[in-house]
Amino acid sequence: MSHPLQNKWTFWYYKPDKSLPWEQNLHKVTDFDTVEGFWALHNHIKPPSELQMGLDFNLFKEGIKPMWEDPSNIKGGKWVLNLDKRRRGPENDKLWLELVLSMIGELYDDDNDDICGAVFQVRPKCERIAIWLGNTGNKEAVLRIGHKIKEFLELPPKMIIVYEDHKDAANKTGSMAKNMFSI
Ligand code: M7G
Repeated sequence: MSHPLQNKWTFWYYKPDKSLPWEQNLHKVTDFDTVEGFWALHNHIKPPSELQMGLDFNLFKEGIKPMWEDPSNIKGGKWVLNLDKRRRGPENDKLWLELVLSMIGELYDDDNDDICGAVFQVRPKCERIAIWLGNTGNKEAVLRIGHKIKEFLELPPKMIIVYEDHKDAANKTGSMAKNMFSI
């Protein structure tokens, strides 16, 4: 017997090809809507820390594209965890797995509907995990979700996570977007 999830999820990856517009580098891989479907996918793909430089993994609710412009993301933002590159590998993979399980397991009580998806990015200076929320205006929910992420991932208090509005990320001029909250 298979165990249904509350939502159906779509797994995407982003592979940079500079000759193409950003959106065309997003590739949809598969959907799942059961616990077994999730584990089959998880066991089939590389752990995210083994991804090539510049690649992203994206896991989003069905129907939401992993981009700022999607109607579900347009008023949203993301909680970002910048991970220590020296600890690249199993520890970061475990954080990603815990985050994904909390998301598909709908552990955010009344705030589950504010969650759109999650992204793992491999960049030259860091690995980065982000959970994308749909409504930056709902500040209480944004903060509640942030605190729950720290709890579920058992992040030490000194490990700060930051919230960035997608509008600020889209308009950023330097390499840093404005952080609205950090906890
Ligand atoms: P990134 O890959 O999120 O982070 O954004 P990075 O700077 O650490 O590599 C890199 C660039 O990709 C952005 O400056 C945008 O040009 C483009 N980009 C990223 N995202 C998430 C989007 C998006 O949702 N929509 C569009 N149009 N471009 C994006």
